[in-house]
Amino acid sequence: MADHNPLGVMPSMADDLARVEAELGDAVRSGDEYLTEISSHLIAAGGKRVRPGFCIASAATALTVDAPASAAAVTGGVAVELVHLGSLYHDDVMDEATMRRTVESVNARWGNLKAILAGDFLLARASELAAGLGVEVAGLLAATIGRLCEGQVLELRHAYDRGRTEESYLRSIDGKTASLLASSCRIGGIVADLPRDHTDALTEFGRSYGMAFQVVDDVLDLVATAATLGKPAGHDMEEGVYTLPVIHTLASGRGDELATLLAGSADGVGLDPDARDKAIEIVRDGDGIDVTIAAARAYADIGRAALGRLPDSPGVTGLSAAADYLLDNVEAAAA
Ligand code: GRG
Repeated sequence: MADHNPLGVMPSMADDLARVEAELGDAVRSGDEYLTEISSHLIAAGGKRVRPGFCIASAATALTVDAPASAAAVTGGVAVELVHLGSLYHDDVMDEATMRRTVESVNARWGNLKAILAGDFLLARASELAAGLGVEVAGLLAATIGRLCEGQVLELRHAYDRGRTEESYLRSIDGKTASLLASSCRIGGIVADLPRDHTDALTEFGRSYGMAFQVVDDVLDLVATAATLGKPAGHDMEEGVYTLPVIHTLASGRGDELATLLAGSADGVGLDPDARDKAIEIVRDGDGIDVTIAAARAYADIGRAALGRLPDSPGVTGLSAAADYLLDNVEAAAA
């Protein structure tokens, strides 16, 4: 778990997440010990478990007093975490990452071919669990895996594209990040048998939270220190992923200067450290960061408004605490 889990305001959450951990271990056990070892690697390395927490908290919006999560809410949480994990395995192959969750990445340790297959195995196990929760959950999870791929392909299509639009950026993060958070909440609502408008509000909360979450992450990549990030600031720009602050700066008075620096990089070539630091300085000097933080606040407000449509419950208390925590991160990024 993270050092601080805002969903911990729900008294049963710690026990619920311990059940998630046990089920995650069971879910990735294969008849082949070697595959089990590779598939368990990132589970053992930790992670915040935001998605299972959201699934369980969403199901708990059906409660009036705190109670342990249902078996279906825990299984739903395991399924969404397995999809998240599968996407991390594949993402690290694409990025040639060496580290993930503070440990050696799967591709670095076992090579790309095994990392891809183990990622597929995680998706297969997620699908099997989702099928046990019914046709609606199985269909939703399958559609969400498709949305992750669409978001990622759109990002790749615009790698090193200095003309990348804000619309294309937002569509990409909606697919690659927000869709799974939205589905985590929706699955919680479905397994708790909540009315459609209630489940729709939870889905809207998850999507808005996911958009704000990714936008904040993208700001941090430009403003945080290398020590906090565990990699040099400006890593996204080096990889040709131009996020909202960069897109805004490219359209500003210093846009040509930034575009010239970025033109020195192309797929496989990369920005040299001096050019990267200069590019970061130009982005930080302009209003791109402020505009992006305002966007994160706006998404967080949409999420809060969606929760405001729901009656009080332990789940709403937990999700509201998560939204507050994210907004604190927004303010810290703005400081
Ligand atoms: C095979 C499902 C599948 C997808 C293929 C690779 C890919 C397409 C999509 C990548 C999606 C991706 C990695 C999006 C970034 C999501 C994100 C915000 C990751 C970090 O999430 P945290 O902070 O991480 O919740 P922890 O480690 O705490 O779980």
